[in-house]
Amino acid sequence: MITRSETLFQEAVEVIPGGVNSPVRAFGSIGGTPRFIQSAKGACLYDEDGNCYIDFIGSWGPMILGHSHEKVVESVVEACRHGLSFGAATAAEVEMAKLVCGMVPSIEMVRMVNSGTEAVMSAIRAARGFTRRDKIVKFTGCYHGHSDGLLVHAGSGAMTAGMPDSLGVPAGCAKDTLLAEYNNLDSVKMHFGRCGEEIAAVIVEPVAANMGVVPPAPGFLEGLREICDTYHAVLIFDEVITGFRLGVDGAQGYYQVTPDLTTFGKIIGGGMPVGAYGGKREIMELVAPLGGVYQAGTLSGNPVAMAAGIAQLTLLKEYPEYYHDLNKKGDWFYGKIEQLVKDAGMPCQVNHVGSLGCLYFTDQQVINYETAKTSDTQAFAQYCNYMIGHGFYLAPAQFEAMFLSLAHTDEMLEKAILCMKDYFERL
Ligand code: KE4
Repeated sequence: MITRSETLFQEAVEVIPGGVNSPVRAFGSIGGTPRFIQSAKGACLYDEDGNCYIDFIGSWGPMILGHSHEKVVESVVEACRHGLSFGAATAAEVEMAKLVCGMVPSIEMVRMVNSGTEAVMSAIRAARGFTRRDKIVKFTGCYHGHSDGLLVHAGSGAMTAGMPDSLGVPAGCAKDTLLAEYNNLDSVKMHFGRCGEEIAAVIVEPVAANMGVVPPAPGFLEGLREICDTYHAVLIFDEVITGFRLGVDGAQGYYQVTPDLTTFGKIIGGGMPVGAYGGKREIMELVAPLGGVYQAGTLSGNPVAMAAGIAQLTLLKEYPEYYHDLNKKGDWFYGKIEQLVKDAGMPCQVNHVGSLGCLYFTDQQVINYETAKTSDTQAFAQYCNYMIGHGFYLAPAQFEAMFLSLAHTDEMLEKAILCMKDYFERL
C-alpha cells in the first residue's frame, strides 16, 4: 500500500527540484522516501501517515525548546493579528537587536536578515569593505550557506552529495576563497604567509557541525584569533548552529574566544526565517545606510519572525539553567552511544559538544574533513533507515549533526539508545 509520503513525494518531484526545498531533506544519501511531516510538538514529529517520530533534527537546530513551544506560538499569533509585514521600522526589531547585543558581549551592533546564508554573505562583504581586501579563508568541510564564494569544499549537503564544488559558481567567485584544514593552524599560516595583506577574513564554524560534529582542538580558535590580530584580518564566527545553542553567548562564550563578527540563524528565529550578523561597531557602521557596504532585504526584521525569535531568546536568556540541563543531557546521551558502539565492537566514533553530536561509521578519530570522509556512508544509511523506521528521526546524512532539545525526556533518549542497541546486536 502506497503511503501518503510516497504519494506526496511523487507529486513533489514533478514541480520541485528533487521534490524538496533543501537538498538534504530528499533522503538522497540514505535512500527511501522522505517523510512528509504534518505537525510537530515538543520533541515529536508526526508525518502524513500518522507515524510519530522522536525528532533528532529539530528543523536543523532552531527548535532548541522543542516544537511549537506555547510561548513562541502565542507570540507569533499575537504578532500576526497586528499585520504580517510592513517594510518599515518596528519596535520589535529594536527589541531583538538589544536582546542579541545583551546576550552576546562581542555584538555591539547587529543587522537582521532572512537566513544564515544571507548573514554569512553579508558579514563577509562587511569584512571586505572594512579591510578593503578581497580574499577569505574558509575550512574544508565547513558549510556557511550557499552563496557562490563559499560553495568551495563546503560541508553539509554539498559534502553529502559528493559535490564539494557546486555547478554554477564562476571560477572568479571561488578564486578569492582560500581553503584551510580545520584544526590545522599551519594550513592557515601558510595562506597568511603567502598573501596575508590580501586576506579580509577568516570564517570558521567554532564547532564544525556540517561534517558531522568536529570540536575545535585546544588552541585552534585562539590561534585563529592571534593570526587575525597579527594580519589585521577579520575573524568571523559562523554561529548559525552554535549561536544560542552551546550557551547564551554560543561557542564564543563556551570557548572564551572573541570574534570580530558573528553570524546567526536557526535558534535566533525560533523556527521562523531569521538570520543576523553583527559584531564590532567600527565594522557594522560601514553597513548601509550608514556606510558603503550595501545590504538590504524586503522581509528583514519581519515583525512575525521577530516575535518568534524574541520569544525564544527571551526564554533562553531568562532561564540560563536550560543550557546546563541541555548540555548535561547531551553529555549523558552521546556518552551512552559511545559506550554502546564500544561494547558492540563497532568501528564507530562519537563526537559531541553539548547537545550537538554525531555518530560516525569510521574507526578513525574525526578531527577534520579528510577524517570525516573516511566514514562508511552506506553503513550509516542502513543504520539511519533502521532508526527512522523505528520512530527516531535522525538527519538522513552522515555529515550532519544530531540536535537535542529541552523537550527530549530521559525516557525518549533511553528508548533511542535501546533501539540503537537492538540495531547493532542484529548486525
Ligand atoms: P541557512 O541559509 O540554511 O539558514 O543557513 C546556512 C548555514 C550557515 N552556516 C552554518 C554553520 C549552517 O549550518 C548553515 C545551514 N545548516 C544546514 C544544516 N547543516 C541547513 C540545512 C539545510 O541546508 O537544509
